[in-house]
Amino acid sequence: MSLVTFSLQEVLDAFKLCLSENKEVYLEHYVSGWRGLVKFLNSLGSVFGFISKDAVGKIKILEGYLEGDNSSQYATVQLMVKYELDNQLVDLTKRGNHPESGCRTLLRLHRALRWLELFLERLRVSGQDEKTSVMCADAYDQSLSQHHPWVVRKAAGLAFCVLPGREAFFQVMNVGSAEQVVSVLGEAVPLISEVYQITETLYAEQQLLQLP
Ligand code: 1PZ
Repeated sequence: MSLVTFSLQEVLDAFKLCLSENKEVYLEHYVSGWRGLVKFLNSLGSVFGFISKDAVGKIKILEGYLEGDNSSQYATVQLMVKYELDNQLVDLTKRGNHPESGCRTLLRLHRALRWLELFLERLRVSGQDEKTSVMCADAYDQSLSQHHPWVVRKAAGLAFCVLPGREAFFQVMNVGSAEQVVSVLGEAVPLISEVYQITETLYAEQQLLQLP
């Protein structure tokens, strides 16, 4: 993945690689998709620093597991969940000895992935004169915001206001003309949606959707 310029294509490629044949989610590619998204966010300006800082913190925690002694247990989200639960490595009801479990860390990114899915879909079908800030805020209100306290919602709302307009936003995505952006989004949204749904089902089955 290039360090200098972002392209939406990279994120798409990472999420494409995410799913194994039997629909397991490879953590390495999931995290690399998030790395790409953060790069994109950073290219939008320092106002988003508090958001990318939090995301990077979580990405680093997961990368730590991927590079750690038990890395084979973290190859997929499915393996991670089983390993951490079997070994009591997850704080299930309140924060305790495992405030940085892979399960709770990934859950935060997973919830943000739903926002991303809604936002990108909205962008994809948007008309030329629609405001990215409104699309972004609507997607946030329908998803991630319910997991955030008032002060975070407020800060996020302020940050959305300075998002570039649709045309500039498409340029930062760096995939070509508006038509090409729409086409890449048409490919990206279903992929992101599938990765989200698989993780959501797994977490629901294991009753992990409210991890502290
Ligand atoms: C393109 C515009 C970008 C808008 C991004 C929309 C998401 C707004 C999220 C604001 C969250 C900011 C601060 C940190 C909040 C944390 O408290 C929570 C919960 O973690 P905990 O405190 O429990 O450890 N963190 C999150 O919810 C994860 C948020 C990750 C957001 C990543 C956005 C990536 C954007 C990609 C841009 C295309």
